[in-house]
Amino acid sequence: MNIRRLGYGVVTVVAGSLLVGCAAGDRSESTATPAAGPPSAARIIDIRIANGEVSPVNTRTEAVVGQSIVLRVDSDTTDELHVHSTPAHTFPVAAASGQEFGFAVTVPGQVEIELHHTGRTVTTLLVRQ
Ligand SMILES: [Cu+2]
Repeated sequence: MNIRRLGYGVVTVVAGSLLVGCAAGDRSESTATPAAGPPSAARIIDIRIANGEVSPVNTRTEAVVGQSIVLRVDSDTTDELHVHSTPAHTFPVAAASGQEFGFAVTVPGQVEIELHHTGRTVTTLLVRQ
């Protein structure tokens, strides 16, 4: 009996502090940064190519079927972005900053995004239904 009562007490305290923490977090978020968009908002992937180096490389990016994917590229060289989706997409990369290439993946599964000239896989999209 004593142990059970102690257990309830602990649960109550933890729940109470969680509620306080959530409320405080929400308040500071609304004033400091815009709220996160809905899950179907565009997934933006920033890609940087400089001095023969690619960033990021071999990462994993979660996405859902039909979601817009935007590849935002800063590059100091020309290259070719290849999206191994069905159907596939190929985007010409110029030596310029602020390039944006958009597409949507319609088939669930893994989709590699490669740079063909540098031979790097930037990221693999994990596309859920
Ligand atoms: Cu490819």
